[in-house]
Amino acid sequence: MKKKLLVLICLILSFVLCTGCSKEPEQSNEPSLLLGFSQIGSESAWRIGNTRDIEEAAGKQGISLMLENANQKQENQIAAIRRFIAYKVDVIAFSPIVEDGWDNVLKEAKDAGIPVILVDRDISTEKEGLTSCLIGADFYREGQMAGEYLIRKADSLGLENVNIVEITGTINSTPMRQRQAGFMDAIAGDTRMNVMESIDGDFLKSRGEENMRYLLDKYGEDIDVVFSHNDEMTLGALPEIEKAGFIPGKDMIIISIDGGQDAINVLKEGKINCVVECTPKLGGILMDTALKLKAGEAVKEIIHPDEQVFSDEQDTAKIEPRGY
Ligand code: GZL
Repeated sequence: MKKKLLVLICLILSFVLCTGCSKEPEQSNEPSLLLGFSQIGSESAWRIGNTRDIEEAAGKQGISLMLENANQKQENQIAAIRRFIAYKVDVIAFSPIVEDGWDNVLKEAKDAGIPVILVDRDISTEKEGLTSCLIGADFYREGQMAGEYLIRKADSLGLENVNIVEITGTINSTPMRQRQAGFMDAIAGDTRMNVMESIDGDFLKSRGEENMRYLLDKYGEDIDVVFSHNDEMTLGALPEIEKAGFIPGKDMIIISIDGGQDAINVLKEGKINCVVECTPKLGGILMDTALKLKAGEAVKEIIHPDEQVFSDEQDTAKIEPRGY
């Protein structure tokens, strides 16, 4: 009898203890954050690589990403930001196609209490506190590095006069404004340098081709240097230079920015002399920053990635695969 009573007491005790046990918390499948991202478009290998990197980074961090492609239209970006506000996302991020025209929609995001991260490009505003931070390249430095390379190249070739044509990115975009400023400031003190014309290529390959054809018709063999604000436009321009009977990289110094694989391959062939890196791999920094903002932590106002210059001054065979 006693034995049965003992077994019964043990059973009751083990039941009581178990029900009091704290179960392992269910692994939450809830995303750590809901991020709305408005992307400019798919105008270049850089942009496509940037989108891919952001999507991969969100996946790695368990972040739910609403990514909308604006197809190069500011009005589509503004509409997307309004949808993110209505959806009550935790954080909004976007790459503004141009610097102006964002105050109203960003005021709406601020009133809704949703922090906004600028990715890649900046905005121009008089209002304080519309955005939490900017994650993107130091475009002014990129332009400066392009100009500094040209001075070294002109010295090495013993050039006395250097006639330059510039094919710019999207007018009023941050990379266009700052790459141009950095380049012009870098060559300003060098009396050999003469910028014959700057023309808008909108970061598009087709416009690089059209613009180069126009510049060759107008200036022909007087062109010593082509400074192009991105690889797409450069790759559009090169066949036009060859069709006109010139050897790019030899008859004309070709300077480009972005550092995508296609341009690096052409650099290795000697048809481009210098490619300034502008990394599109901003996804990891973006996710880390968005998580900090959601947690109410302070973040740096500007986050610049490290960037380098690839050129015919180095052993280009050693350049690692670029991934975009
Ligand atoms: C630069 C980015 C520019 C690239 C272009 O960060 O904004 O836009 O240089 C892209 O290739 O179209």
